[in-house]
Amino acid sequence: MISNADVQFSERLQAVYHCPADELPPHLIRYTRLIDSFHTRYGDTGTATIVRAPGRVNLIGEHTDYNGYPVLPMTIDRDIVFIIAPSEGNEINLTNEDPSFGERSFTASRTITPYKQGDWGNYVKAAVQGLIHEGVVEERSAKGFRAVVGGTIPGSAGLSSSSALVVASGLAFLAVNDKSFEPMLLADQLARAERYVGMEGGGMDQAISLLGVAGKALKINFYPLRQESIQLPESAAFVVCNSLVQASKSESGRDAYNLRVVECRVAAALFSSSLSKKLGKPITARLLSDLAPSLLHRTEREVEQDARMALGTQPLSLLEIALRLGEDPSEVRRRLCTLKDGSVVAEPPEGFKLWQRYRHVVSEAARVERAAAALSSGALDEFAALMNESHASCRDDYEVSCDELEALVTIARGHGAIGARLTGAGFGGCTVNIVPVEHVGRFLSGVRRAYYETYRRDHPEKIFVPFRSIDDVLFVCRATKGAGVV
Ligand code: NG1
Repeated sequence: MISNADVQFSERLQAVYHCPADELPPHLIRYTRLIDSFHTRYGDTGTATIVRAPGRVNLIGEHTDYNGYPVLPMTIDRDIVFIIAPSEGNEINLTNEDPSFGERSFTASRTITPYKQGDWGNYVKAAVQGLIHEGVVEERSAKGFRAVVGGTIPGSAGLSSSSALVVASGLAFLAVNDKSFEPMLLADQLARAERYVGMEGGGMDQAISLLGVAGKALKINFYPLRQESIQLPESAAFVVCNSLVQASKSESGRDAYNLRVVECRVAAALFSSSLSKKLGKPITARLLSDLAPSLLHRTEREVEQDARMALGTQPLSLLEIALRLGEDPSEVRRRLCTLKDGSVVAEPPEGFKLWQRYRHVVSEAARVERAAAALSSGALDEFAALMNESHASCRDDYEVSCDELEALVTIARGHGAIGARLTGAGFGGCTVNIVPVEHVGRFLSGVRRAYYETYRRDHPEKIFVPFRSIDDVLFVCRATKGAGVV
């Protein structure tokens, strides 16, 4: 017999996943399985709580967040779910539904030693340590929890599985400590907390996971964090294609990402120092967005010319940067090339590509504004054109694409996508494509054949991540509710 509680739970899940009733059974089966494994693993602990945090796909605005410029992501219906109950003391015990991840346990405290780099438990540690550090949960009275964790977001694919894990962990820790939360504030706190894993990331992923709205994309601005929701179109779908190349944050991907962060930081320092000299007054800039034309009271053209003069169009060595800043190279290394965890980003042999990186960030920021307006007014061809321009800029100026992403984008455009671009940090991971609804069927079958069968078969020298079902790597996005207690 179906109880009232069952009906209520189904209705709640339907609201969370923004799906018709006939698409609910797989979600119900998954939650039931997770709850069962919680009871099998931990016995009867009284009432268990469910928290979830969705992944996201960024429609446009890549590598703009840590420069203080906006992004335009939407949540996806792939998420991380925690079934939790408070533990006796401050111990945190984690069982992952996927046995290959293994069990983890640690104590909630202000300073938690990380597991080895790339370990999934580090994302939980990041949230717990971060919330204690921020003073949200007191170290002395902190309660731990037991959890079964289940995830459906492909890892290392630019769909923000790591931030969803941080957000879900944060929510779990707050729930067992009886703390309510304000999503905007928590998004900022967890963005800072996630730097524990060694990425100098911006705040996009935690913000969209927490603030996401069913059926909508969000334009998110930073410093201070604010959002504007935009209705998604009915006449077109956003489709994700996974290149099956791991955009791993724990290895070279993380270093390449951090180098871009440093290049932007150096560009802001050089440009502001040169402007200060030119204008005869101190101009301070922590972020590239501090040097936006509107803040400098100068035209876009003037600012572009000034930036070109300040940065030069050729890559610069550390010594050249130091000379231009009038500082000692060791001081530049300490001030601009050192990450929050104390590690220093090495000077690239070809030099720091400041002008190229600057040009991407500033042009991408302008594209986000135009794209938000285009999406709001239903001008989908314009939106699609901006996605294509964004991809070219990510590839040519920011250099975060790779052969497989290029192949996927070309294939997508040949099978009905009007706009196609890499999404997330890049270096592998996924593309996002805008496809008129009448072409979605043709798009899915065409890309499946051309990339997942033919391209993969024709490139035996490459390492592609294996997948269980095509729906895990090629799927239409549906924006779900943001993270919270279910
Ligand atoms: P993903 O796609 O999750 O690796 C990273 C950063 C974002 C943003 C994008 C690029 C983290 C947690 N995420 O996202 O903040 O900078 O790259 O737009 O660092």
